[in-house]
Amino acid sequence: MAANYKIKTLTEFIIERQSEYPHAKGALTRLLNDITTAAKIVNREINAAGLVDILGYEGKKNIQGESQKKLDVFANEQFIAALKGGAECCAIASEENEKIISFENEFSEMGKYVIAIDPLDGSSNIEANVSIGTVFSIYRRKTDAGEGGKVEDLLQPGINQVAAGYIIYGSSTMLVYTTGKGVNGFTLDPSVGIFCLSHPDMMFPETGSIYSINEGNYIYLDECIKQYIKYCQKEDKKTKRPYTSRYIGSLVADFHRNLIRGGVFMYPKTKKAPSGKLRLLYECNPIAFIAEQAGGKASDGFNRIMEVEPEALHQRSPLFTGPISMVEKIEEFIRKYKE
Ligand code: AHM
Ligand code: MG
Repeated sequence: MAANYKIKTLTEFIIERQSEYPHAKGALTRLLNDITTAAKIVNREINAAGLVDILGYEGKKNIQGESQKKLDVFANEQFIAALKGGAECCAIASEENEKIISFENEFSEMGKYVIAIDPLDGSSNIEANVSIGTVFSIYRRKTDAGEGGKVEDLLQPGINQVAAGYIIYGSSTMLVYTTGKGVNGFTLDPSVGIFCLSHPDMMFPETGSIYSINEGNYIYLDECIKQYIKYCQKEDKKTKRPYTSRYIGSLVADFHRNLIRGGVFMYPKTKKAPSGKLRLLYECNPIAFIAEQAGGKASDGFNRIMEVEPEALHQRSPLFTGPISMVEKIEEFIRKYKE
């Protein structure tokens, strides 16, 4: 007997939603399509990572001085190739490249969009078969079409994002994205290679009982964060405390779990990382856009992440994101214990 349900594919969903953007001419649709094509190829390699000799260090360091794994390099190449061939995007900023990659060919130079991307975030988790992700932001270019994209096209505050999303390569592979009209999640059916709508209208629970932070950094944390951690661990039936501590060390996976279950993610500044660890352009901003669209909040402790004016491509920022009430509680602690 035929299955009594109708799946909605990502393509069907995008076409259905296109009427919400009367001026859109399908460019954004094609961009998302290029991104998901690359994601499927990356997914295939990740799934085979334990089988083939692809693990191990590539021998290079990225511009932050961190060792790159082969899969980082592979993912970076795949996303660049997919976007370069698509003619909608005129430049990319990637975690793996010091400078922007400007597409200087007659088609891409007419592209209206630029993309900031971390092609494979949390890649140190690959060896242990732990979830990793891709995170991206899409902006409209500032410079005129007709030339490759420029750095100023990418140095835009998060509020200018046209779309943002992440792909989580986990127990299943999912794409979660927003174009500013809510957040929707699609699970990859690996048998046919199609993303299917599985999590429509994703919203943070109003509050949660999970806190996610690398507590190994405790001695390097500011007093306000130490005090907030103590607050999380204190018993209080009304606020469901003590909270549960959950930390994967993979931003996409930590955020995704907290979005579904209700929890707050923190990567504050520490004595070792005085500006925080995560990058504003291609980690904090896309996550912030999704968080806000899912009814949550993303802050650097004082300011809305999406309003921070970027000055450099690889700029770092503290990040606190989750349900509004939980993020506001952290901000309260930061103000109270201001050092
Ligand atoms: P990466 O871009 O080098 O992979 O690092 C980013 C990752 C995030 O996914 C995660 O939230 C964070 O680093 C974990 O850092 P730490 O190991 O310091 O807790
Ligand atoms: Mg990263």
